[in-house]
Amino acid sequence: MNDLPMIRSSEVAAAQSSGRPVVALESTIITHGMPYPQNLTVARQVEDDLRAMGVTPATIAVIDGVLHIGLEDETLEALAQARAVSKLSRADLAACLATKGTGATTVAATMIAARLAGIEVFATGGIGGVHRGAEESFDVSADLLELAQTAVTVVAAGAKAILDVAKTLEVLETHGVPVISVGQDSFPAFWSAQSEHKAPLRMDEAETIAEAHLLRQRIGLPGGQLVANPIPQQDEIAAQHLAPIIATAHRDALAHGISGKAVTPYLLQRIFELTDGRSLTANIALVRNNARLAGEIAQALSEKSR
Ligand code: PSU
Ligand code: MN
Repeated sequence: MNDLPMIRSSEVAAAQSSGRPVVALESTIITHGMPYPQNLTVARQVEDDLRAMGVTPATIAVIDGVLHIGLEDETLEALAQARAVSKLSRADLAACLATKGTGATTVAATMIAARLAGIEVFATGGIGGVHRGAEESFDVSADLLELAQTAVTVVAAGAKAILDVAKTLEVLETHGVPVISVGQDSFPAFWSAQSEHKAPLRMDEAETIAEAHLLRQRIGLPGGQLVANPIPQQDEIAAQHLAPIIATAHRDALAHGISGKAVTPYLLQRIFELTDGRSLTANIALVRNNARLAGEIAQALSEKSR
């Protein structure tokens, strides 16, 4: 059996060997979700926010055929600047390692890597979901199926408003994924704190979310939890303001024949242009807010296992 080509950063290795809390972070948001140089600034800021609360960040990516759990700062910088880095989901991870490639991990691939490395909590911006028009395109993100089978608690700001949120919630329900809103009943819509959809579950304390994570394991349920953390009110963009912009972005995607993996990055970039960068400011605020909550959940988990 081949050994898995995986290395931990020195700070992740040190934290894990002394049982201190670690939070996984994805890298597709850096390479495909935000423009340079803001992507690098945010990636560093989120890591520093976690360190400031005594939690170790583990940004995950594949570099030259090695799965990295935690990136050294030069590597993070190179990744943020790189063009044409692959976007790795469940289907691509082993292939990228085998071909000694470099790629950024999506929510699905980051969950797989986190679980392999023994990290139970992961913070991101928004998960992939069921795209609008999926009844024609069949475009359903692998992130949803990953949540059904990989035992990692994922903190996100709900599902991006570019998706069909109702269908996304239905698929999660079918696959038995707990969808937990924090501090409100509504399922948050990424750039906006509220959506018209009620989340199936609500928990207001990190401690309870950690307890539910552990109880799923005690019951023997595979899969993780989706924690839907609303964007702070002062940073949100109202849903009514975004709706026509999202519609334009979709029309443009269709007109340019964008499909497959390119859909989400294209829409995010187009919405960034159409909002004069406001979508990015909101995106940054919500990612930092998610990392903070993920840090609290990781702290609660490490206290419970002491
Ligand atoms: N959330 C963001 N920006 C992103 C993504 C999520 O704020 O770039 C990425 C994540 O990596 C997620 C992926 O897993 O988009 C979903 O892509 P797709 O819809 O192709 O599955
Ligand atoms: Mn897709």
